[in-house]
Amino acid sequence: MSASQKPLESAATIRHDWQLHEVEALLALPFNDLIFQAQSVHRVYFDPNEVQVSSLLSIKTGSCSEDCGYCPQSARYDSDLNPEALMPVDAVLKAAQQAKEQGASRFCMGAAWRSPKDRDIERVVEMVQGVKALGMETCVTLGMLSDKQTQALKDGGLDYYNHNLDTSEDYYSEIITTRTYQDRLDTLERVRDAGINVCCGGIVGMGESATDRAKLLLQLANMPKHPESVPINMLVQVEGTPLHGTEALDPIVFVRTIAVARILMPQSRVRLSAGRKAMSDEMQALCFLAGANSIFYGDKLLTTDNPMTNHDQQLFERLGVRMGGSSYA
Ligand code: SAM
Ligand code: DTB
Ligand code: SF4
Repeated sequence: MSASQKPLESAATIRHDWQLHEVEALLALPFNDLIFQAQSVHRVYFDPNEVQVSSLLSIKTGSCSEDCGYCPQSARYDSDLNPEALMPVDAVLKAAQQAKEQGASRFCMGAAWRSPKDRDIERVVEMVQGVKALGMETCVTLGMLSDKQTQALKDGGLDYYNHNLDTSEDYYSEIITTRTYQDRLDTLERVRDAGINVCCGGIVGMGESATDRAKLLLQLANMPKHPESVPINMLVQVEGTPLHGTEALDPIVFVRTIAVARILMPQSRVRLSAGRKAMSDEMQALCFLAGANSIFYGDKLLTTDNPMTNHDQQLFERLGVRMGGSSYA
């Protein structure tokens, strides 16, 4: 039976044994068959007209020791960025309150670190506790974690930890040399073992091949448990970074990537993440049709621009989409 003819219930089975040829075959399906399958799987576990919204804040900006080729926050590249030390807790809580008033249900705090220091974790835990007290879900992304730091975040009540694989293991060394793919998998395992929800995805449009995209999706889908949130980022090209000037990815290929993420991980929140500023409303609508059901919401991502909140509100209204709260099916 071809992938496009599978009965729908079996197409929504939770599997962790996907094969590369299956993922490549899904990515290559006729577009209409792929979108139909993704939308059908989507409806088994989710309300198709509800999208979860998370807001981002950079709590420590720039001067990062790592060499991630896409990132404006690396100290190695000459991007036009003002570095900022770890923010005071009250300023973070003020931003979270504003995000809540705009309708965000989750507040994600990102720090430009290779890995945090133990004393940084104490302040981050205070932030997590303060944001939770506002009635929002919490997420942080701080780089690699030790066991002790992971436990401190768990004890502090953290809901989600974001740590992306970024790309396939094969393509990884073209993008980052200062830490390994295995380092990332180790941090993800620590987070999972500590009982914190996992937010893990990648970036496309970095000059990778179709097989690299398939391998990234395969790696995510064959984790012992699927990440609860799967951010699919389109590279935001920032002047001064090595990846600035990379040939743009075909928007249809991006939509296909979202659709296959949805099919492989039927219960996960698939997030249409960075890169929306450069996408048309129609392309975003196709991403929702393909099974994306989460976005980053707010005028800024970490350091780059995101669509204005009133624009997103209008788009949701045009699509009859509601902002949802609950994070997981
Ligand atoms: N420093 C920590 C780390 O790298 O794990 C946390 C913050 S880091 C900025 C979080 C993620 O943002 C990266 O893993 C990457 O997937 C994403 N990201 C960074 N720059 C990006 C860009 N220009 N376009 C798309 N995604 C980007
Ligand atoms: C994720 O997958 N994307 C977000 C969040 N997790 C931390 C970050 C996107 C950053 C885009 C570039 C910037 O604004 O600096
Ligand atoms: Fe540093 Fe994270 Fe940017 Fe890499 S992605 S340079 S680790 S802030």
